[in-house]
Amino acid sequence: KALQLTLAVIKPDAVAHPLIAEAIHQTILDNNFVIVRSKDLVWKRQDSERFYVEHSERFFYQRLVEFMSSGPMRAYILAREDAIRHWRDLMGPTKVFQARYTSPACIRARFGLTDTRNTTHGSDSPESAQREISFFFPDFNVEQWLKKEEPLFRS
Ligand code: YYY
Ligand code: MG
Repeated sequence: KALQLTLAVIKPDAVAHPLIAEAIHQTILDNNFVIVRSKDLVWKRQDSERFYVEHSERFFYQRLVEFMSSGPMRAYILAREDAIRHWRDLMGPTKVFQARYTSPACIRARFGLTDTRNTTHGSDSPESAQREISFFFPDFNVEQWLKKEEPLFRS
């Protein structure tokens, strides 16, 4: 079956604690994702504002933008069957107290601190995956990967 790409990010709250970042990384490996690319990076405030522009009218925008440019992150391009939905399921609900209540085994329930410091990001649709992969990895060519590399990973 065909593999799908998604963009996953370990946010600054989790990268600040190496054991937590490592546990999240291990969760990626345990769930049969191919790590296509990964890198550590720090956002300027402007990057943060641009990435989350869809939330610019929300009450949490300023604190979100501030937090996401507060320290190092780790970004991954992940491949798997149904990668987008699968990574979102592993992260769990956005709000960590809701996550703890409804799905205590998910990443955000295990390691999240607040609704903002919620450990991880994941694309929510094929369109956002495409946009977010280009945002984090401008030199990565999705079309070419799907044509040339994807067949090599199929089981
Ligand atoms: O896609 P996801 O990250 O699960 O949630 P979104 O609704 O897209 O919000 C993006 C981001 O905004 C969320 O991961 C944390 C932050 N946020 C917040 O700080 N406070 C909220 N009440 C809701 C979201
Ligand atoms: Mg979202």
